[in-house]
Amino acid sequence: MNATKEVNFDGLLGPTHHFGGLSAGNLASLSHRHESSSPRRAALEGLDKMRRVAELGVVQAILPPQRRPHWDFLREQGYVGEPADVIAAVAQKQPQLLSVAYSASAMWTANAATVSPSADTADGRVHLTPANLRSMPHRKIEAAQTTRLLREIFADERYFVVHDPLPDQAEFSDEGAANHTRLCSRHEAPGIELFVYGREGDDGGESGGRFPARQARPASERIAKQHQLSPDRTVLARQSRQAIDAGVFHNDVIAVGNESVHLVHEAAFVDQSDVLAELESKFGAGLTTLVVTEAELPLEEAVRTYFFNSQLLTMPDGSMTLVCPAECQRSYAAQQVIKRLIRADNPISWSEFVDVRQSMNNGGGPACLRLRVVMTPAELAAIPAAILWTPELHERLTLWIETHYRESLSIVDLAKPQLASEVERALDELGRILGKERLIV
Ligand code: SUG
Repeated sequence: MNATKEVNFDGLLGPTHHFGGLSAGNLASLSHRHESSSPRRAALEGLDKMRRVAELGVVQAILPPQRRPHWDFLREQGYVGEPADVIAAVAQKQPQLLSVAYSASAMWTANAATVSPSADTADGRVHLTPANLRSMPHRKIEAAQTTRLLREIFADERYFVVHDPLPDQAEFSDEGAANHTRLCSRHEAPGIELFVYGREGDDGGESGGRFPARQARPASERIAKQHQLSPDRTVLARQSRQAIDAGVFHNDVIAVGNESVHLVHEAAFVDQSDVLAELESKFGAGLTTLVVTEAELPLEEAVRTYFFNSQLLTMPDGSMTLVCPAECQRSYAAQQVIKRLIRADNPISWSEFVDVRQSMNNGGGPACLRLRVVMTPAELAAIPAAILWTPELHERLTLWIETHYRESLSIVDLAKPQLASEVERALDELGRILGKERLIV
């Protein structure tokens, strides 16, 4: 039996999780701006999701949170001195920068990188390109730390290549795997890689719409090339303006793919029928395309429920389970779609719900919280076992969260210097738990 597996790397939600209202075009982030958050609940919800996915038979790993506040960012803004003085000065002059510097947004690891497994690449290695996330200041500061972290994990050059993030230029604006879908007959077989972008190039990101289009086409093209993908097995598609303006700031808010199943809303792409036809022709026989219509699930409700941000997982028996955000449970339309999909003739045979409300309130559903890396047994053996989810690690992380994370965090708390030292202590302790201090960057 070939044991190539999809590994889900979930971001451990960080101790400074808060509602900054930082993301234009992300309706949840905007509508929860400056509400009080619960970092502890957030992190426990994320951890519970990992347990559930692991129980379903998928290999689960964790990516540690990044250090916050991001002192280099604050220094670049001209704030120097002792940490407490820097915080006090920023709080007085530009309090909104505290939210940026303290953002825990690295939790959404679907934006950490774009990943092409070894079955797809010409040199037979797994290629990863960390996303530059240049369209939002609070996300852009993740890229350097993410690159260091991925290089620490995927260090074995026999198996992995971690590229530099793309240049910090508008035409290379890149948001990672959230705009990338891999379709294949089985994980170990060569796949078709679908790259979805929101705008053609250097047009400042607006493209004439209500909300910014984050991913630029030249970025997607550059990644496909440096990952050594065959053009015969690569498809590029543009997000529809209608979708972006309804709050679809990443493609994973309107489509999800797993192995031979592509589940997509009818308003996802420009020239959608051509895109789907190209996918089918490059895939060959066996692709199941499941289109959800506007009549079944209006865009507005798709965004509100985050139905398409479900995780579509292959079970050990080859069937698929849809792990949906709990918000879908409260939507009649989403429930009907789920029922229809399960009844129809396709591999999806089960659905369940996970509650990640704290992340959802910032626009991050179940699928945003994980980075998928398809790995052969040899590749899996080459990454540090310390980050693989186990029931024992779960217990230790639960205790760690309960010890170090606040039950509630409000925007004014960011201005109090003790938060920085609390985070420092928490992350140092996490390094010790993992036995890998270098994973904490
Ligand atoms: O980039 N939210 C993230 C959500 C990312 C979701 N990821 C995927 N769809 N894959 C974003 O907009 C909000 C932070 C705040 O407002 O405090 C935020 O960054």
